[in-house]
Amino acid sequence: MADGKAAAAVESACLHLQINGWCVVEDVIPKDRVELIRRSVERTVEAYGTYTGVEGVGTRKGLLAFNQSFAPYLADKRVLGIAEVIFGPHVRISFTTAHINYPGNIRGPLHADWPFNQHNAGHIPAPYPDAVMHLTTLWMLSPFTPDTGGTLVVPGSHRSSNNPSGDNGVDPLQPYPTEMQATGDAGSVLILDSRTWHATAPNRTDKPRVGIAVRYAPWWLNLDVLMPGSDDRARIVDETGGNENEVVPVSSAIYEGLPAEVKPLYRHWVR
Ligand SMILES: O=C(O)CCC(=O)C(=O)O
Repeated sequence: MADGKAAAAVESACLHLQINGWCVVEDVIPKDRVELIRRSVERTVEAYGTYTGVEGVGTRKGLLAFNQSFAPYLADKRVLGIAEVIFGPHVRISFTTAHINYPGNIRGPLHADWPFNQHNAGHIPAPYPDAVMHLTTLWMLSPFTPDTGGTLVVPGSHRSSNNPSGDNGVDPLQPYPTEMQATGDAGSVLILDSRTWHATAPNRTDKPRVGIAVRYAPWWLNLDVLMPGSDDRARIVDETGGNENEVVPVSSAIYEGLPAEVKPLYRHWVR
């Protein structure tokens, strides 16, 4: 995509993120690549996956350590461009997680993501400040539609200082009156301010709905609580018996194989 067109797309997306807390960027993964990547991620989850707390949803955390098929797109001019407009230079990727909503999965609870999810051991206690500190991007490897289970989002909820994981008076298991469903073709990316309330939707089709969550963080956000073996993890998670995501480190061999523009996003996670 030409630089001028990408810059206009970034500007428009940032405006939507500021007002609504979410937006969709189309055609990030080319149409002729997305099916291969989807099948490859499905195979990875079959071989190395676990289930999330939501019945019928398969996952693989630290996906990049297992599958690099999507790596060429992680520094997309629009997706990384949005993160850089919001956070400035030296952005890092905090998580890559596969999510497969198998046919018939149930609806998940409304929540905001790490580090705003109050169930995580490493979280910013509510009431948290009104500032963007983390971006969640959901890469659509299958079409996201009302039937397949496009992510449910609550527009404007990013400006709230708490979310339904923090006993804010909103039942996480009930539909919220202003929620809507984010949709897009395979290859599109849903971008959320990580404070935006969202939930897994049921897949009412007979095919898996495959997505990857990639989260982008500013350099100053401490990610060590996610790192197996780190002192912060020992102190904040292991010694308290708390619940926290664990992101598998990336080996030097995998790191060396990443595209040059993606390496800076991962350098902090190589062990
Ligand atoms: O896969 C989805 O639609 C939602 C995933 C989600 O809630 C999350 O990654 O926090």
